[in-house]
Amino acid sequence: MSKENTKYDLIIIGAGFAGLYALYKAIKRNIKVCVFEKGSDVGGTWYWNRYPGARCDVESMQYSYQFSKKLEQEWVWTEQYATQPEILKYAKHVAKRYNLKPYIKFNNIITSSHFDKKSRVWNIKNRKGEQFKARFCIMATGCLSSTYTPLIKGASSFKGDIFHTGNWPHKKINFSNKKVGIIGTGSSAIQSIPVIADKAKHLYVFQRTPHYTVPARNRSLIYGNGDNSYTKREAQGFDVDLTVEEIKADYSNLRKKAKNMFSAMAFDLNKKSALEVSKLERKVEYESRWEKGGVPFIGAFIDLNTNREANDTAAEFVRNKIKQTVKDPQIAKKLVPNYTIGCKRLAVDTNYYETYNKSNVTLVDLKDNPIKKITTKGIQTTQKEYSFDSLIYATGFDAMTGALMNIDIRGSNGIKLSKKWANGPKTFLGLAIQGFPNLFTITGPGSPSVFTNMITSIEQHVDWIFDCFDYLYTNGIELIEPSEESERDWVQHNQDIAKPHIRSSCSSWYRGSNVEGKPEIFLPYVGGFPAYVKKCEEISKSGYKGFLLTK
Ligand code: NA7
Repeated sequence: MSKENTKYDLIIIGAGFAGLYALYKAIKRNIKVCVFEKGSDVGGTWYWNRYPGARCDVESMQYSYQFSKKLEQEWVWTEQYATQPEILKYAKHVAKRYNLKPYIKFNNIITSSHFDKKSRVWNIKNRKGEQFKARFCIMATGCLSSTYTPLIKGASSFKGDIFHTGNWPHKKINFSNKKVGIIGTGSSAIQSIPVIADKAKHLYVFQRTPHYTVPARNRSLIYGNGDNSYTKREAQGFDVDLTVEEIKADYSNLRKKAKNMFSAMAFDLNKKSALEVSKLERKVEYESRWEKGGVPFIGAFIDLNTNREANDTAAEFVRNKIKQTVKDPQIAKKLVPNYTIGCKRLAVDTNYYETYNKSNVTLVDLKDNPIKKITTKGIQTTQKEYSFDSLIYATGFDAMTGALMNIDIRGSNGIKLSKKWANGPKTFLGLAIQGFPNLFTITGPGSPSVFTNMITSIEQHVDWIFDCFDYLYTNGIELIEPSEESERDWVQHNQDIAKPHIRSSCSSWYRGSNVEGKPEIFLPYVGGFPAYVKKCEEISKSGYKGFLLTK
């Protein structure tokens, strides 16, 4: 076995959108760089999440890189919400266009990354036992990349096919004439259930908690496409209803608007409180957003994320929509959530609630009828055994910390990241960790990440890191890491602002409550993209106040 010991200036782990952009910047600066990627191709999240119906819930014209004006102009998105294959095609296009692949080692799982204090380098090892050295290390390992499969008694005894939505096979899976069981009703399940139900002989949905979802009202963006039913004006659906042509004519304006929004996404946010308007005005606003589709529903009023009473008016509107859509009142009742809307990530669907009107779909409410065990044939609940050919876990991820904790990362005094984070992650800005010099995390815990348009947050992080590199090189600084105090204050600030927020008001992967044994700490920064960027800029402009710099 080769024991390569090449020294790089920079090693990047992960070739998703974060790793690709970091690599692009490193090549431009002539930095000696190498990327390690577990998969056989680029794309990260969009490489692994290939389940039926997988799509992005951010509009495609916004869910894209903005570092290159040419790239923005030349790429053609075909739908308002892009499918997984189309997003993957885009990632591959970017890799090809900027000749990134020669720098990426695919099928390469990094198992450890240890900092050597004496030589001031990171020693990085892969599963094959090969070793590499680097002065800097960027963890571009993704927020939702370590899948979570709950331990259910008897799981290994199931004789049929087993899938996880977050690690879907690369070959085509045909559910025609098959009986299928799916555990989970989060965003991945909500997207896949209608598509699977269209083909499967029977679909059993095992629901622990009902989820809120709003219709996407997805549409083609190609003028004159297909049945020619889309006129230029109808091929729209963006902030202030611009057409693709109009956006491309002034893309920077849309991007600028987006960066001023909490979520780094441009959409029409109503500045009024839900409680200051009449019942009728509220209904009209909710109806129009429901008809228009997508997550801007939650922008119907300014206080839906901050005031429970206001939030309940939106929740009640959606509860009524569910009851109107699902014909069987008993099934509808089971699908109606009783908690705050937007607390668990609001899903965006196509025909989700409608699917429960199909005769080949059975909703199993695990609250009334919990799972006892998985059997050779299916799932045994307290009431009965459900038999099927294929079992799908749509049970989500060990979000934000899982992929980092899976690597044996050790800092300057041999301290293990897993030990440091035993009671929850500690970072400064979600970008750097005290005791782990010259290591950066992209969209790490403590950054707005999953509350925002991820690609915009990724670009902001990568730009900040490379500006920091420039500063270090120019000033002859060899090491950078946050001070204990700045990290402690940032962690505290994060928890303080999360506490009163609607997103803290239920159990969810934002709080780590979905993974057994994971400490319950609010993971992303809930202060919004503009406030976060301002803080990052203050720090870089001040010569990296809050960081320890060593020559
Ligand atoms: P999510 O949103 O974490 O959903 C996971 C689902 O799996 C959710 O409905 C869970 O119920 C359910 N679950 C988890 N463990 C169990 C057990 N043991 N028994 C029954 N049901 C269980 O993951 P997704 O992949 O759908 O979406 C993740 C993100 O990807 C999403 O927010 C978008 O940003 C894209 P629970 O609600 O915990 O009761």
